[in-house]
Amino acid sequence: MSQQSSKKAGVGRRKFLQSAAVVGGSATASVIGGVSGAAAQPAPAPQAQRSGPAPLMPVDADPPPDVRVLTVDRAGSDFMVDVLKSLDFEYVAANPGSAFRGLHESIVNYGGNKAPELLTCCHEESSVALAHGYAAVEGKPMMVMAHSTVGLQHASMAIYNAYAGGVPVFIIVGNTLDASMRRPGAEWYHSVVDAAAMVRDYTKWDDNPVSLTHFAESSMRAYKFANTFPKGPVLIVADSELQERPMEEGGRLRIPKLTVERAPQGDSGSVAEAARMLVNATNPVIVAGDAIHTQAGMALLVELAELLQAPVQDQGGNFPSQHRLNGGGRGAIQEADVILGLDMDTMWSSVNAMSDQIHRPTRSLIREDAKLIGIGTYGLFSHGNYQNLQRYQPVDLSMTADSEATLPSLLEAIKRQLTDDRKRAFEQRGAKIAVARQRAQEQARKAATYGWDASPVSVARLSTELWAQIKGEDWALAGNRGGSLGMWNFDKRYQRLMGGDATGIGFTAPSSVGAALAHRKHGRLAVCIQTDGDLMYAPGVLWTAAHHRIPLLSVMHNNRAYHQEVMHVQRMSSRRQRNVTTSHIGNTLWDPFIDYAKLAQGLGVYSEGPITNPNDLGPALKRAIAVVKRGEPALVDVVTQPR
Ligand SMILES: Cc1ncc(C[n+]2csc(CCOP(=O)(O)OP(=O)(O)O)c2C)c(N)n1
Repeated sequence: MSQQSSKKAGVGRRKFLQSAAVVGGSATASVIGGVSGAAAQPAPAPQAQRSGPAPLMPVDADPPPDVRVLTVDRAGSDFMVDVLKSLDFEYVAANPGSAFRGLHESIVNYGGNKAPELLTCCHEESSVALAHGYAAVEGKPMMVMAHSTVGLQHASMAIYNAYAGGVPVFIIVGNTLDASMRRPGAEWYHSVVDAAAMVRDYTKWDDNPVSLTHFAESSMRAYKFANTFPKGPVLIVADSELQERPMEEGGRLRIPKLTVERAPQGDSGSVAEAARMLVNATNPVIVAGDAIHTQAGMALLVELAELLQAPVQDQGGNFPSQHRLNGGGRGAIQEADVILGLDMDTMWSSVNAMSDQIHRPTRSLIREDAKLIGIGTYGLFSHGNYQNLQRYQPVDLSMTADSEATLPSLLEAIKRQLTDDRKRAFEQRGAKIAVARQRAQEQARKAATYGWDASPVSVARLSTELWAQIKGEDWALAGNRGGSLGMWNFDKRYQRLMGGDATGIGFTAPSSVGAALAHRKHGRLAVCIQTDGDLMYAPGVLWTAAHHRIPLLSVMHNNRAYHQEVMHVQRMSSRRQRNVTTSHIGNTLWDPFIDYAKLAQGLGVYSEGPITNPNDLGPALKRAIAVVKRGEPALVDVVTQPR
């Protein structure tokens, strides 16, 4: 939006400023409470306590005589909003903070609280993780604002999750660099010389603009870097002076166009060589990490697998889960003579095994003569300090390129080299893989029935009951910690999140809300299998989901523990031949049990549970899904077996 055209949005501004812009006193007047967009929202859930707009707080009719009233026609932050609008942000997630009060005000008044629309978050970690979940569905960044030092400190682990997961997030941090302009007291604690320093090791790029032109250009660059493979979080410091000062650069200000980068493709020589290796292989295997970003890309990967009749070991929603070529397991890796790794920064762990024993012994899983091909962009960007790249794995042919963008030329090259003899051999191979897969599926189906009627509820029962209720819908998995999803039929790319995370716990709850937000405009039924430990880091995000009417079904896999850590302590005790029955100490969430249904209800979310009888689960899920279909979040607390 140009500076000119967005001027209209300032209607009513003077009236507002008369009561709010005071200097030397606290600008407490004219704060308006209320529920954003309430009139346009669906009816509330029966259990949720909805309040109407809060009453207007008293407005000081006349400021005290010794206080100067200053007004600003156009503040720098208005221009910042023009810049952000040009980047097409739908939402900005934030916990409020005065370091970005200028920008906050411009977003809601000058920008009309639309594109971006503010999402009220109760913790900065939730803001960033919510944006992470959104980007993992939409494939583009959401914006986050954080309050200088303290806000960024809260946000930091979620930023690391986005960095490690290769997920774009666009973060703006307020700060007051000019010491002579800092208000005495808190503003000093909340100011910093180099705001981005504390997260620089795990952001892709940052800048600290000193003019509005600088802000505009750096915002474009930041967005471009964030959304170029390998994607990641970026940070721009919006100095409070730059936000609050009147715009001085006037008509000279321009917003540069965003340049969209094309993903790099493998070079033709390497692609032809890879095709030759794959066509001539006896037992090729495809291993896919964070490789596919679109539905069209998924179709290309299916075409590749079917052309070669090769198994696909999918680590992230790249390939239809029930396709007859999905799987192959460790056996396929052990027999493979050619392994094609697509965006596999974790390739080492696919072709080696390590036992968690005292000396952590490792062994190679692959044949001595096996050849490895790697295609991926992760090598294009890395920092040294954080160790998110996993162990170094040598490969025989490596292309620094985007897998999805390279697939069309790889398919063409394979087709050119195919002979009738090879096609016949491929057919026989495919038939064998399908038989092995069917056998594995039958075993998995049988395993899911063990403990079917157990109480606490088995994780397999929880997952199966949920699947039964959603499989006829346009559904998407917005998050999962620990659900057993072997029977689920994932055949759309959006049904799973793109990218990963650093397994910094406290991620699933907020990121699933962000993912559900992205699914909302497509009308998809978003569901999440939510663990108890993860939810308890920052449960306030449930309120954010309720407040902004984000339809999400959270089904609690509530094992009343940080169970993974129970198992770790047990392992230590066994190794040392000591008491294993003490492993719950420090690791369980008992005494008292947490009532998640009540917690959710208190945060305005429809809830069911705690469910201990597995026969109650189906009907509870049905009622909760009805609420979600009305446009509200719902939570079903299921007390489960540990694993
Ligand atoms: C921020 C953070 N703190 C601690 C850990 C260590 N940790 C790994 S798994 C886990 C337990 C998580 O509990 P829950 O989400 O309930 O899952 P469960 O293991 O019980 O299935 C913890 C604390 C971590 N990964 N991240």
